[in-house]
Amino acid sequence: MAKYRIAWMPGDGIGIDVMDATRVVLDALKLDAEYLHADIGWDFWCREGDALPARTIKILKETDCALFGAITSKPQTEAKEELAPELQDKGLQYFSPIVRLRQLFNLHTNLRPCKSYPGNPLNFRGTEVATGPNAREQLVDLVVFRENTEGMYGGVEFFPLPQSVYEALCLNPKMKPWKEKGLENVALSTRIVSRQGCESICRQAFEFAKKHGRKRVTLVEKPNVLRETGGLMTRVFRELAKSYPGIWADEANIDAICMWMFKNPQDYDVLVAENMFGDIVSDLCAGLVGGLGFASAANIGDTYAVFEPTHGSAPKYAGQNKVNPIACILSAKLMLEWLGEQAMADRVEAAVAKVIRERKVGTYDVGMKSTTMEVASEIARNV
Ligand code: GGG
Repeated sequence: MAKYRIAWMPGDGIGIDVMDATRVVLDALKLDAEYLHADIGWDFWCREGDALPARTIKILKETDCALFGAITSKPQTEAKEELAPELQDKGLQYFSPIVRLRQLFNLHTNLRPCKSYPGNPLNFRGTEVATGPNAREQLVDLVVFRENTEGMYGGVEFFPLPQSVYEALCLNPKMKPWKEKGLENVALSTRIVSRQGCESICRQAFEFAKKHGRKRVTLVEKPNVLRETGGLMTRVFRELAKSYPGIWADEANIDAICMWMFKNPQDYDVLVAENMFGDIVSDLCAGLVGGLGFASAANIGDTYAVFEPTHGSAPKYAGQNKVNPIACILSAKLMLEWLGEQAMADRVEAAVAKVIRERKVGTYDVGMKSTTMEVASEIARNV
């Protein structure tokens, strides 16, 4: 029997291309694993009315962890229109399978490392010298800890609002303008956070900083406007910071940090944020280290984890063997670390860094013409 059982979820669109490429690297490493294919994504919504079928959940429950490519998600109206004709009138609702996965398996922590590898032509070159001949590569090496199950992406949303919710809300005098607009014209997405959720994500950010000798942990919030949810997160962060005296704990508003990161990204180290703010700031960080083609992610729970490139399914490039596989390969590196295979993880990262530095191969996003598979094969050759 293999040492590891890994759920293999390519999803749809370019998810399939980058997962095929990643497999070449894992096979070169000779990871002692059995890969179990699991269905997820748009095709299963259209054909079966469920983007995360029960059989997939069963496979996940029987494996150590999962590697996931990408899926297409569309708003409710389009989702319903694309359902197979025989499913159209069954009152099915589309739910993001990613959000469902995170909630079903309590994958409370989203870890997004953003590191620039020297030689990547897309590395951030600074705002002051960006256009001149002296434009210098500014190397960024930061990690975002994003709370993954609560907040704005917690899935508590209504349209139309149930009468009872609407009436309860309308007891609040601040709801007057909304009451006048009428129940049928109001949609609601909530931002609910718990002390436990805030504590868990902040503690993990501090623990990571302590373990890896990182000097600074920055909370990304907006407590001056989001007084209750942002306020709770900020109080928890400040309280926890007292237990980590060697680490500089500071706070930034989400809007301000987007500007500061763009000016001085090398100043930041570990960032911690609620679900939506973490999503926003980590895409910004990805932009500083070469874009989504280089951005890996881990969704980590207490006993299970799902690893995925940050990018989506980019349907226009699907099946063309064209997109950058590095984000997915670096996600596999995070998986190896989580499994305790640090030496293999280090080999993958070193091979990725070498291939980027040498620039013998590279996909269209870095201005080259290699295919997805050519890049993966070169990385595989170097592991
Ligand atoms: N690998 C990440 C991915 O596939 N992202 C697509 C996405 O964010 N879809 C929105 C959603 O389903 O929540």
